Amino acid sequence: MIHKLVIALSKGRILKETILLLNSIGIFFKKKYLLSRKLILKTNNSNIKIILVRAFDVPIYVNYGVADLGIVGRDVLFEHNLKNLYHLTDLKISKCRLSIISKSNFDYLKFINSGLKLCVATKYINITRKYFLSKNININLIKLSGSLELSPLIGLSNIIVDLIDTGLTLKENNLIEIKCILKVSSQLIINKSSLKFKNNFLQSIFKIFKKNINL
Ligand code: PRT
Ligand code: MG
Repeated sequence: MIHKLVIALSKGRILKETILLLNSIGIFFKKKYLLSRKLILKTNNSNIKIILVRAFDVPIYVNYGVADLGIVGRDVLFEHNLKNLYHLTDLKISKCRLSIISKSNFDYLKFINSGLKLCVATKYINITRKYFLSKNININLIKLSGSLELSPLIGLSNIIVDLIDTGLTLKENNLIEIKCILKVSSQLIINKSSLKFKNNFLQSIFKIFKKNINL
């Protein structure tokens, strides 16, 4: 018996690479969908649907089982730490890194040795809290949702924890990378129940994944 499958993809910057990857395993949808505001997309396989959601929400849709599979950055996956999904494989696309960043004239080591409380702004509060706890560094955490780079420039925080790809944003804003705390690339995730109840269909898809992508 064939079961329908829903795949959750991130809108935005990693969509292009993700679509190429799906194309390489034989899943296609009409390009005109991307120019529209459609959020549920039919594919060339009548048993596979795509939903387009915000990068940060992909694991949530998969966790609740409304999407069977999802493609999402390791940054988002680690931040959520959800229980109803399995991490299947590293797709090795959309690579970047999550790093501690400061103004170029900020003396990080001196500051953390001074006993003053470090003020950290980030979108990744769980990863950040865990990291500084493991280093025994006391912090004040401020949650922001975007344009993090502005925070140390304007004096809202001493540092930020944010993603870096080319490093251009840092360069243009007189910021520097102090330390990388997580290497990021896109991951294939699956809902636990889907794996149980749609196993045959999923196995056939994984086979194609394995054959076509160097995993
Ligand atoms: O941006 P928006 O608020 O709409 O949504 P979002 O941030 O939830 O999603 P989106 O589309 O930005 O995609 C985020 C996902 O893309 C992340 O979860 C990562 O897995 C992946 N990714 C890969 C990146 C980058 N590279 C990246 N460089 N996400 C964000 N950036 C940002 C970074 O935050 C910084 O502001 O790009 C800037 C730095 O880029 P460089 O090249 O100047 O270093
Ligand atoms: Mg973004």
